[in-house]
Amino acid sequence: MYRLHGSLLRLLCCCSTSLLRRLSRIGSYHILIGSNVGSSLAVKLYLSLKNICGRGVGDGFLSKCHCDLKAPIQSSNSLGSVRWLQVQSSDQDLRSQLAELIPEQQERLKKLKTDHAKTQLGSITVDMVIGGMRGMTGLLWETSLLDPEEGIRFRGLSIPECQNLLPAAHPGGEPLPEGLLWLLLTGKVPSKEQVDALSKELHIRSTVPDHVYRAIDSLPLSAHPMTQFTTGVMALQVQSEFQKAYENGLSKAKFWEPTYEDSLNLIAQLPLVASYIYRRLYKNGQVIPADNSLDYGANFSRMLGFDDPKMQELMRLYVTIHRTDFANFVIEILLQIFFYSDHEGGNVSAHTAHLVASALSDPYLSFGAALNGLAGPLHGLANQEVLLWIKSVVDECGENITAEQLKEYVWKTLKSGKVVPGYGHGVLRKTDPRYTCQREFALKHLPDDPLFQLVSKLYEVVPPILTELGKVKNPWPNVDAHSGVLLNHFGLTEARYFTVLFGVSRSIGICSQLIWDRALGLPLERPKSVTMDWLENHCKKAAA
Ligand code: NMX
Ligand code: MLT
Repeated sequence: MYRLHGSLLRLLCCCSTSLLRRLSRIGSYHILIGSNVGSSLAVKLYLSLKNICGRGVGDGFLSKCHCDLKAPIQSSNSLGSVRWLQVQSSDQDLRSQLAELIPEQQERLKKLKTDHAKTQLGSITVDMVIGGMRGMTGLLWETSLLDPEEGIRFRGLSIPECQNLLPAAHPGGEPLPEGLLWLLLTGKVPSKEQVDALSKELHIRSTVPDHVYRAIDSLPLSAHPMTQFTTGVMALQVQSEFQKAYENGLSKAKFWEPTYEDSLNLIAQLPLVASYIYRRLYKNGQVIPADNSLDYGANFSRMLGFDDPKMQELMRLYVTIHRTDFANFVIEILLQIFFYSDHEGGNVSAHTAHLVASALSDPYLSFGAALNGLAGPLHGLANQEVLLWIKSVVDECGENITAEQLKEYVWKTLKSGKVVPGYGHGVLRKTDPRYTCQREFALKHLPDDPLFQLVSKLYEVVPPILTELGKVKNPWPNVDAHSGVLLNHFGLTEARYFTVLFGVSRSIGICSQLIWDRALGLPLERPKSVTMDWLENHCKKAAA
């Protein structure tokens, strides 16, 4: 086993092709990066290998690597973040990989408890208690970590790093959601073969019982798509493996196993339920069957109806103009939406799932609860609100609205007591990188779209106004400020449906963490609450 410390790793990044090729053939590596070396170096190493030797060689090398990146990732907020880069074996079975990892992570947690149980993480102030626990560290969430300035990292990887490292369906394409699921669950970047195996596994798990569709059909068509979605998830709960196993007396050490089964089944079945709702509401109930030869994202897109022959015909025209394939565009956008999958643990949907699951409710019950939080306008429903609001701007002022008119409209919204949807955040203090990657996509592929141009104008107009308000902590756009306009451009125009897409994506992050909740034996969540009387008395005593 080789231990490569910072300087050696730096050297490796610059070393010759032949040496890299030789290294790629050596059997087993363990790269331990010293605390003074950033994770980007390891990413650079991977990219050097990939670029210099070709993807196959780089992957081969990394498939033999096992990197513990114990370094601060970029900023102080990422301190102590640990992640692994690439898998240590060609094992294609996700569950057995997980089974290998669990004991070492249980040990880590045990050691943290033994060595540091009483180490202070900060102090709690009155404004935190009455201010929605903002800034209060109170949850363990392994799959991702949010930095207020930089944005989200999935197991230590930023969005651009994920785009570079995770397997895609075609060169230069967006990462496949299966790869993100693998990364979130194991902390390792999978190979294309592993992602393909997971794709197949998800297909096998994807059969949705008829009673689920009947439950959805019992709702009026006027029911919000999110209500229909949650109803579908609750109907899926009937098949929970965890519930059955618990009733049969399963021991705590094995809780993660049926949680894994439920989670993967749920993730596999959600695109069928979600696309059924879309077709029921907007396409006269004409359901498109799954195509098991496609990957998760492409199959979902197909079931929604974005690669049927008529659409492709329409798109041939588009292809001629833009020299690209429309159906792929929609798939790419959907894949980008998979970057919504996880946003550390404190956001409303993730936190809700974690809280409900802490009572040992199964993944269906927990995720159903999460969806109800996601359906709120300050959280996931904001992507619907953004497109509706932008369309209301166009209805009132036309597409060629000037910056002055736009300012007036924003002020009118604020003065009527509403928020500007798609702006602001509970933790982020800069433009959301998920917004940035969608903006880059739009700049490249639809720069002339009038609604995208409006979104761009808003990017200039809104932040100074929100700053002028004086109370908004983050005047910059969040993830929801952009996606609707992209989807709308490519024909997915039904704004009320957008949060369902967010929900499908979020299942990947939430379920990954739920499995770890059970594997690590995390306890019932039960914070202390107090009354205003209690607070006043406490503050009086503190001041005396
Ligand atoms: N428009 C108008 N006012 C705002 C906005 C906004 N976009 N953002 C924050 N404020 C107000 C907020 O309502 C609060 O006012 P008050 O004291 O009168 O209650 C004040 O500014 C301070 O709020 P913050 O501390 O900056 O933000 P907070 O952490 O409480 O809330 C959001 C975060 C995301 C709920 C808030 O920024 C918001 O309502 N944004 C618009 C809705 C939205 O885009 N939500 C999607 C978030 C992303 N997601 O998918 O979940
Ligand atoms: C999310 O993706 O959940 C949102 O950005 C909200 C949050 O992080 O609080």
